[in-house]
Amino acid sequence: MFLTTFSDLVKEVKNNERYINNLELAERHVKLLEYNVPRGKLIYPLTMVAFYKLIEDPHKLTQENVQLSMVLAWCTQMLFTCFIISDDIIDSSEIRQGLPCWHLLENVGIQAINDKILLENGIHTILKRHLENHHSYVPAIELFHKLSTVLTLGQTLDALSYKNGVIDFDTFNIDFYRLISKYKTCSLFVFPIRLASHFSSQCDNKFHEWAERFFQRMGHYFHIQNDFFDCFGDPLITGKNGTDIQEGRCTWLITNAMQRASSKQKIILRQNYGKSNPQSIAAVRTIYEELDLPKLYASTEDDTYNTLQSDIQMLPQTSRGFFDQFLDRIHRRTGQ
Ligand code: DMA
Ligand code: MG
Ligand code: MG
Ligand code: MG
Repeated sequence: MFLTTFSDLVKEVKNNERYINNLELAERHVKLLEYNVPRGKLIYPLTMVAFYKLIEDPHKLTQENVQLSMVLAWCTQMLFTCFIISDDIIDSSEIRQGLPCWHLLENVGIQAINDKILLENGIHTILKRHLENHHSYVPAIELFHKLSTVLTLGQTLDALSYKNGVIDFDTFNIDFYRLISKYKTCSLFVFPIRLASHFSSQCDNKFHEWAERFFQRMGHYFHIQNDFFDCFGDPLITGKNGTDIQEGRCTWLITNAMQRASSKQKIILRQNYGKSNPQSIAAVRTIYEELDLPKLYASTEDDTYNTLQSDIQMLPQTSRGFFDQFLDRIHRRTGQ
């Protein structure tokens, strides 16, 4: 049913009155959606629908409302996809979910910038069409707008490690790292919770606040995993090629490495981080291994799991299942 909702949205795009005399335009928009949107774990949209089902008054949990929540969920996935498209350009990535990145396809290239804007504007067309008379219409628009702003700022933070084209190693500290994680990933994890609460006909504020805090923490955990897989993940599982070392990103690995490295190791890191030749990438990776970062990562995973588990224990038994399941899906994932 979830995928059928996506196909229905694509059909709507095809039938858009602006495309009636321009089939090529319609085909291009459809290809943009079909190639990029229904990909990966669909973690944000599926969480939105599941959380909505959890909190909604059972009498209001009609097929129509669930269907409408799925429309919102696909809009969520579309906004995430917008940022994936531009992220892959910014990071000089080549592969995403095992396929060439959108901007590397023939007839796409730099036009991908415009496609991102087309995709984001399309979200608002869908929201108006399906939600205009719903109590959550204005809050939903505001939420999408806010998420887009925060993600854009997160991507901007990524660029701030460079000063006049040179990496400023002082930015590789835990406070700056936390801020990047908050903007780029925690925001995406909290979004489905907020959207579902606004969409629902009822909301228990205390429970909502608890759930937001839980998803903030999950987001930070996920962010650390994403950084770890960029260097140590198997591309056959992650479906992408790592770019953080060569792009000089502020990651969990470099932040911890700079804290633990000897002066000699720091010199090697400074000489090689942010360079794209294979020797430099290997030199940085070797230091990460010398500093036992894979081991630190494993214990960080376990500590985070334990903290989140004890958070869940604070909930009444009947509400735990949803959060337990979510945590189990993310914990010790291998990069999918
Ligand atoms: C991208 O961060 C962030 C967003 C919000 C798209 P990233 O470059 O670390 O992502 P990935 O590792 O998936 O390329
Ligand atoms: Mg990237
Ligand atoms: Mg990036
Ligand atoms: Mg990454």
